[in-house]
Amino acid sequence: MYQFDVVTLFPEMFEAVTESGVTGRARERRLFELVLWNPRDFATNSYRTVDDRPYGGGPGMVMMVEPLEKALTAARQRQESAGAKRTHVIYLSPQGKLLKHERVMELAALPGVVLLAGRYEGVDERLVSRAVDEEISIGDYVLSGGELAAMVVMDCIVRQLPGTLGDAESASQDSFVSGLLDCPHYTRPEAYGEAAVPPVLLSGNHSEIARWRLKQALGRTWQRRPDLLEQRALSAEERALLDEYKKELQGV
Ligand code: 9WO
Repeated sequence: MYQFDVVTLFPEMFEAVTESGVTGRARERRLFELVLWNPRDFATNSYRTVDDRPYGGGPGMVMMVEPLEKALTAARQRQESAGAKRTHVIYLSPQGKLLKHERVMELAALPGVVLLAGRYEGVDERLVSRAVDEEISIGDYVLSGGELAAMVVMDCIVRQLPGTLGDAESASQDSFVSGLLDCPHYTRPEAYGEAAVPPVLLSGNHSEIARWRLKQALGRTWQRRPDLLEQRALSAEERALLDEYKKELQGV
């Protein structure tokens, strides 16, 4: 069972992953465990203070080291008691390395992770140096806190856990597994205004359908994320399909 420990000032936010959808069902089936740690419970003064003004002045507040370090220690100890030989603490921040599918697969292969979700203007840098193993960003933007990013990382990992997705939804078909964007999808009604379902999808010819889907995935990737094609060698068949897509686009 994969072990998540999350340090957060807003534990209630994580009901989004524990109570609904694919991740909610995975937790019900005990494919992962999630324990939430609130730094306020580790604050040393009666006001349960977890933040203070930044040295050097400037806007916002900074999260203090001590409550965070105590919460992270408790989380690490729980991971170890759950069987982890090594614990791995990830701080979600705009300064982190951009999360890619490859890293998701590596994290999913661990026994678990400890996620630190910051708030305010960030955490005291001494906490990062002392207690964080890795900083991860989910994109080049600033959120109100690290919680949503932590849930993105959790969702990506849980999808990769054996048993989360049935064969039909297999994560192995996730678009970034193939290194390509996903193909278009259609469902009933067959006719909807002017927009019709591509006839090949109604043909029942599974090899032609697979060929069409791969061509669409290649074409979309070429149009929208050519950088992904630079990272992925195309087979002769894929190159031919992409050429066919380009010709169809030009009306040739
Ligand atoms: C808050 C703030 C307030 C006044 C002036 C400047 C400020 N910067 C920030 C800020 O960057 N806050 C962050 C909030 C501190 C770390 C936790 N927070 C966060 C994480 N926002 N966005 C992320 C995040 C995490 C992963 N991937 C993308 C964004």
